[in-house]
Amino acid sequence: MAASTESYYLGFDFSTQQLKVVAVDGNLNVVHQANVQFDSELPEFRTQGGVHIHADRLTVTSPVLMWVKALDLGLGKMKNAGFDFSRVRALSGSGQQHGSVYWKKGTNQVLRDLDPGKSLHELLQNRFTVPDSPVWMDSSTTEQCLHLESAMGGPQRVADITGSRAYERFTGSQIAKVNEYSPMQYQEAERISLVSSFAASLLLGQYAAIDYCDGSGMNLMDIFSKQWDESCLLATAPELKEKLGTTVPSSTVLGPVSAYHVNRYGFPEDCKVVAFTGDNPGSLAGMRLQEGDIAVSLGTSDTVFLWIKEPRPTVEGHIFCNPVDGTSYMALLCYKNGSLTRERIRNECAGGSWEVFSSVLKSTPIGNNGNMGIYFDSVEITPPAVGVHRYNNENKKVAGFPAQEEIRALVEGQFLAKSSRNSSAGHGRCLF
Ligand code: 5FX
Repeated sequence: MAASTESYYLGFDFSTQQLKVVAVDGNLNVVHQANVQFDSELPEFRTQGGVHIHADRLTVTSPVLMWVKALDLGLGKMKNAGFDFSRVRALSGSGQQHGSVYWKKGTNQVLRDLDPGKSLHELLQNRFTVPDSPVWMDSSTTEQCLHLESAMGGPQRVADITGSRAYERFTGSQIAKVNEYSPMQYQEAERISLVSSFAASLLLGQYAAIDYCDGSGMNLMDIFSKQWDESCLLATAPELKEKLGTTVPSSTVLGPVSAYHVNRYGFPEDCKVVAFTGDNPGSLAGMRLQEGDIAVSLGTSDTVFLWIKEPRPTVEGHIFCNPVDGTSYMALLCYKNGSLTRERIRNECAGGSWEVFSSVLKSTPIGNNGNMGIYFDSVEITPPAVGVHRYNNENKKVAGFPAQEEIRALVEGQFLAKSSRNSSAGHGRCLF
């Protein structure tokens, strides 16, 4: 077939630290890539690692307009590089899980009528009632979590319905906090999106539905019926159902790309927008996991996830709907101290070089001569603890290790934590 008729498919990932756009052909070969690093390429938003950590150290937000501007920049880079948008048949994507976006009344109509002569950033300047979106790194909502659990009859009851006990970073408690502390901003929100469905909305030109998998990370959806749970909604905030819209399977074609993108970038009018999902469900789909497989993802957060058939929610970890098979589920554990902690130790012990870090790791013995460490720079999720704790081969607490031992203690400590919490995962094929 002549190259000129080849179809392309676009994938977007709105992660914590960057936006990535990847174009593949029908055989999944990557034909083009662009990314936008939030801190360095959008310095006007003054983020560190894509977020603002507030004075209480618990509240963590990202400016919603930074994500909008990143999309302008990413698509602009592709256009300037000569990427042929007219070949894109369909697009979809993922976003960091749990973060929430609050659209001002009337914005659905604004999204339909966007002027292709202007950037999205200009057009959507004043369209969000909460300019700083709470993100998954936030752990400021313990009060709201306790309220939900007591209103519902305890943590296990919340897990039995929503797949997880109440967690601070989950969207339900974040919404409850917005309603409690900024009631006007809550009321003025016509729609509340997740980062994934917010990003899909920018491409669709109207509010996009939340998919079942990312909806599972909210403590608001019944993971078995895949509908909002009325009692969780009631315990969270008033009139919430209308603000959330309906939920859809992850493979739903939401509609064609908006006229804005057709005119501004040259997408075909019939280019399909497929529902976006969370980054972890997206990884499960992208890695083509099968039943029983376990994968470890090393990112801003580290996650361990597996494909399961029979979910048994407990008060530790999460069960999400499965993005590939509507009758299956995925189990997930999330570790907040992932890449940022590894980068800190790399900077302190390996002069900022991953090559040096890796060669030191290879040159030190497995078991680290009995020296172990726990490195929780910020409050961990599983378990909810904070601090750096090092123990030498006599099991005595020490203040520091030499650089070589520090690097191995960090890596071994992080993987031991994952392995010990996953012993119940069975005999899955590990895809590290
Ligand atoms: C999963 O529950 C998480 O909170 C994180 O892995 C975020 O999705 C990171 F983007």
